[in-house]
Amino acid sequence: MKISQITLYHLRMPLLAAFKTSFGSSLERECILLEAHSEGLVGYGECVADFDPGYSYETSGTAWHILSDFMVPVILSTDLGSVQDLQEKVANVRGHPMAKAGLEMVLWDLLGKREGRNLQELIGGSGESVQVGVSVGIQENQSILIDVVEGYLQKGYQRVKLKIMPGRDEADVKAVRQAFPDLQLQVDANSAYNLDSAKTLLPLDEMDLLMIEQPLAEDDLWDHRQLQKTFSTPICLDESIGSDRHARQALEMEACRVINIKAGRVGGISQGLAIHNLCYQSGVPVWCGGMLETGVGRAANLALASLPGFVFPGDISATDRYYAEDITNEIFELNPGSSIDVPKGPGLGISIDTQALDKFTVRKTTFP
Ligand code: OSB
Ligand code: MG
Repeated sequence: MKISQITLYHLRMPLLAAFKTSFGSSLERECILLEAHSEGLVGYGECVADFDPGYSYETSGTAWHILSDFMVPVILSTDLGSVQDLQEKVANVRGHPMAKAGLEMVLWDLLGKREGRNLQELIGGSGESVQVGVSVGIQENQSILIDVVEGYLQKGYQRVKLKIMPGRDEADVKAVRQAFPDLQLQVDANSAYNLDSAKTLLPLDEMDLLMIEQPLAEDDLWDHRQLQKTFSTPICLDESIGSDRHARQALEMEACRVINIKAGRVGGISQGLAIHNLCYQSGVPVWCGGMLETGVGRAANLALASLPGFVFPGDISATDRYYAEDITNEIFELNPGSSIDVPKGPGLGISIDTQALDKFTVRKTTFP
């Protein structure tokens, strides 16, 4: 399939509430929406790189540069038979997985629309809906944290992830655990500890957590192995897993017992699938992480999370967890039982609200 035109939209969208993690606090979220025309069809993809390099080195600025100057020109000059084809064409771009993943997502959308099949079918997922939870940022104090968690429980979320950092770990998690003894609870440190400071996490091992996500540095599989040996709670890796090769090595090394899969972090849905397949064959549980996506990325996450190896609830919350207004016409709602429906329309199964898109666009460019 030949893509004749690609438009990049750099978006900045207000979040309903500040989201604070160990790497920073934000009231807005940025991303790049990709729109591609091919054979009379229009496809969309979301590049999840945010404004600042807090979660990873990629930013909306670097992704804009890499897409505009290196990847879009290559893609516009070729005929793409498959997603693998696209990955081969951009293989000489080192790193920048979020930029690649955005481009790959557009192609999935176009291929699905051409064949009249949805992303879930294309990748071999199944089911009407997937189990989801909510990721809760660091709050002012424990009583506010408990109120915020309680609010989400009232909305129907049955699994909660708390962001933690040094100084905001044991007491916060203990307070939530005492208030909600039966809640499915897990934590995410976004690499805020080292082997020494992680000693303050030991009490969490007694708090009946589903997992402890990414306590140590992104490039530190070995120390995650050392830490996992001292915890009976499973360690889950997010930032550390950039490919199926990393996933295999982490599992061989026993650096973790669970993997968070984000298509953006690993360079695309195809690589997310590869990690899923590896883990599924080895009996290692995975789940779908989130990057505060718009409805575009959320649709892709829901399809991915419908694969059989995704056994823990995803960080895929309802639209009203994030935005007062989104760029898709489709609004994602939480079902009773803490699930969200997988879109069933062709491709990603979403359509764009062009007025909202206009409102949130801070720059835009069309190639050629
Ligand atoms: O580490 O999982 C993370 C959001 C932005 C960057 C990193 C992370 C997150 C989340 C939010 O935890 C998940 C979501 O609801 O999209
Ligand atoms: Mg994480």
